[in-house]
Amino acid sequence: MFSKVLVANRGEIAVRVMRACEELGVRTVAVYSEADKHGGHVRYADEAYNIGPARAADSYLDHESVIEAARKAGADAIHPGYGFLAENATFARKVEESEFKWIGPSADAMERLGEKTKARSLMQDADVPVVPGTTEPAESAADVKAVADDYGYPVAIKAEGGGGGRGLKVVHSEDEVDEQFETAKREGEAYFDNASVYVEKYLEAPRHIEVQILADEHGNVRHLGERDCSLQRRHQKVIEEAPSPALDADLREQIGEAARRGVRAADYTNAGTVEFLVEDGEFYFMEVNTRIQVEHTVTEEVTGLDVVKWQIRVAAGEELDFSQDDVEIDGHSMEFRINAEAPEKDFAPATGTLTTYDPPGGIGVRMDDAVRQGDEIGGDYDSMIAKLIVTGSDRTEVLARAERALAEFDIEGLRTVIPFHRLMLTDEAFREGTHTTKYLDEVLDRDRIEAAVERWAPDAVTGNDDDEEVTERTFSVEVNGKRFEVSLEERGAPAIPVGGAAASSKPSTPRKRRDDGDDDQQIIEGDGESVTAEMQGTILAVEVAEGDDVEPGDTVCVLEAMKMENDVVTERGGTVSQVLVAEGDSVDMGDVLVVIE
Ligand code: MV4
Repeated sequence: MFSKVLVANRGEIAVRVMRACEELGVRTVAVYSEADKHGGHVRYADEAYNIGPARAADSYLDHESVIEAARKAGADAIHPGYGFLAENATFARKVEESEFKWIGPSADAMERLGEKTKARSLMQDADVPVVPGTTEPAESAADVKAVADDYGYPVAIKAEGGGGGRGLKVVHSEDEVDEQFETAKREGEAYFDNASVYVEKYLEAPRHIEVQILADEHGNVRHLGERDCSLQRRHQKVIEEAPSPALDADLREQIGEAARRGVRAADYTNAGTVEFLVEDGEFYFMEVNTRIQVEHTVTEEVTGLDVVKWQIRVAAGEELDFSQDDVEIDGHSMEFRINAEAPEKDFAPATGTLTTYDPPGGIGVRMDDAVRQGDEIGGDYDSMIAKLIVTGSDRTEVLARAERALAEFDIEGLRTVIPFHRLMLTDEAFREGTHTTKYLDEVLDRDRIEAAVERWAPDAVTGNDDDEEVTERTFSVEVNGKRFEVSLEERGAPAIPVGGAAASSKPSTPRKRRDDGDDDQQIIEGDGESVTAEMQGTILAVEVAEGDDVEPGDTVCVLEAMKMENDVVTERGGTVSQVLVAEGDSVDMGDVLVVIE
């Protein structure tokens, strides 16, 4: 076993990995950016190294800084967590060629599965069903039409380098083919440096089912059953569960064995996830995630296996000590991502100070987090601040237990998606388990989200009303020995901060964009108000042009940050006088995106 592991990540997953190290008697090393000096993962680690500025590209994504920290610490292995460098085969290879062990699949296996057409051919050869379509990159719009001729519209054009919701274009009829083909290639080039695309039949309302795999260096491959991640919003998972309410025993067995065959054929080691789409009792391979995933927890809960500990043991050369028959699925588990976002503002990321942080507990409740009361939540990284994992003997018990746990969860100073989760627990489709991947984006009524926030986070709504600033404070009083809670409103007082919106219109002088190396180039003219980026990310689309008239609440661009798409909306109406960003640009927090007069 290793004696010291460096965790090249932050937040809850860094702490999760260090907890596994702790149980294995392995010392832990954290790395942190300037923004994370007081981060929970830094508090947890035995030692910690500053690896650079807040901007991820200059710290958590900087290969040399991470390896340099491992050298200074005298670590003997590097665990990447998820996100950041976890699926970067170039980095994995650098680690393999260094004196450190890479806790993950080999760089070769990552490459075999990273290119989607390669992965499709490999799976097909291993008798794993794939979505009907091409296994070679599409050279022209005619190749797209050929797939549609065979299987009918709609078809999906996917970027070779894509994944997790990026680089997917749906074509509904022949007259859209040319344009969507060009757009897909252009976006593939802009986001993944790879203009290659391929084509699949588009399934209209599938479920997202993924199988957890563990493989050692001695030829043993096990699957740990499936997770159902069908409840997604804009490709962002919201609630995940195991087992899936949509599979019967036969389909479950078939998918699990297909996943095993696939990763065996890829000569894969360590932990991984094979993603499938399931529709009308059929399942189709989609992609392999060559990392530990956020939602690995629900698999751990129903199998009793510690997936992260096994990642470390496998990387240290140990053999899996259980057979496939030993893997039993017992009970049911759900994970609720606790994101700092305002659900009624299109899930705009929120920032602020956790003035109260009082998580739930009791039977069947697991909290994976790295925050504590008083922590400052900035907009530099992913908005997920904690994961609540609820386990019970069956799905019905989990639904009731989760309602109880979410009601106990007390967070103040920051908006979160807790009211949205509580809404889902009352939602018929979710309770029945009949929802598909379309449900949140196309079926769920937005009014119900607003109503849920009003019901379960009324203070937040009051605080948002800046016409008349009302502060509500709760006191407890005793009357004749009985305790009462009373709420008092203080009018005209400074409002309690309730976190931000996706964008703010500030009359003050905004920060200019930094990444073009020419700060003087962008001058904010006249007395326009700027719409700024609330977090660092990439511009996916610009929805307005100079001269356009906009109204409050209109989307001006779509900003991708940590794989999440955020609508950036303007709070002010008027005419767009300047557009300072283009599709594909990367922006920092505070950068001006557009100016409105
Ligand atoms: C699909 C699909 C339907 N048919 N491919 C979205 C993420 C990317 N990795 C693949 N995705 C999809 N691919 C075919 N041929 C539907 C989706 C999809 C989706 C998949 C899983 C979970 C949520 C989703 C939401 C929209 C679209």
